[in-house]
Amino acid sequence: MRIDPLMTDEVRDALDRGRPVVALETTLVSHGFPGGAGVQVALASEARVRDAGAVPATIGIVDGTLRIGLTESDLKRFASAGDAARKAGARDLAACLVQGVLGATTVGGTLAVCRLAGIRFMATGGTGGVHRGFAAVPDVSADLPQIARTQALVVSSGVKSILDVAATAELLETLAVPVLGWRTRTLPMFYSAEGGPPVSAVVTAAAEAARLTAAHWLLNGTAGVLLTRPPDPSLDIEPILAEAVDRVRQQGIRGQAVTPAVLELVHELSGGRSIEVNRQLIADNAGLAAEVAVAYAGQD
Ligand code: PSU
Ligand code: MN
Repeated sequence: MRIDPLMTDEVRDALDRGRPVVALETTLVSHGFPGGAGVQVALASEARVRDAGAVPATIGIVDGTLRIGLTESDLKRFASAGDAARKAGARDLAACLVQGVLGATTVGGTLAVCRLAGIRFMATGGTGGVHRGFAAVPDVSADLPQIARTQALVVSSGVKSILDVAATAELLETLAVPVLGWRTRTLPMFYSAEGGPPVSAVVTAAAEAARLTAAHWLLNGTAGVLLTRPPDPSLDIEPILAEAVDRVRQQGIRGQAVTPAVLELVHELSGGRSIEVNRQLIADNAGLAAEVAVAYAGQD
């Protein structure tokens, strides 16, 4: 048996020539925004990657084929499928391929494909982490071990604050993942810029982030780096987050369905304000990932 990812010529050419490539995920396109709005988010992120001089490689499984680089009509398919697309973490990739489904890759699933393809940079909104109430239900995002074991830099607005951010920061330290703060001393909290635990190092320029990442890979060639960028605008909605997490738990929702259900409820309870912030931070993170990828490609 062979796994032959279908890569666009543009991505293949960039990888062959050592040009900067930024991977983007598809779970946020299908599950992260209501009413098919994920397609605009995806296209805006790709545009920001291109504007910074890198090539976007949005990743997903379409009808059982692993695709690296998607067309606008593919992206529309993911966006309009919503929950009908299968949320594909690293453990789900094989089932999506063999069973021929539409598979929307999470951060973890996207990183597994980055390993296969040799892509070193990716961007998302907020990575997964340790869920609130983990002592009762040990729900820890599969993003974390994938970040720890993939030689890639992931740019996010920190860890989703629907999670237990302090516990997630502890686990990232255990996993030896450098948590870089983009012009910030504290870990951004996804919707809100302030209030998180300290980062492991502050970086103020793309070239500095690229050098630090290169040095980390020389020291530890199989490990990931997290670069966290505070959202702007920032939205402080902790009471809404607590209520959304509680309601989803009471509805008995478990496993992979938790994060999309909480995000959807947050969007509803905030009257759509969280959607705007989420949309903006995803595009900004994509742009920053591209800047660092460009700086990395230009290093000697
Ligand atoms: N960032 C967003 N919206 C999202 C996600 C990230 O702004 O929906 C997705 C990513 O795909 C991430 C997933 O991998 O949420 C985490 O899900 P879980 O907690 O089930 O691991
Ligand atoms: Mn989970």
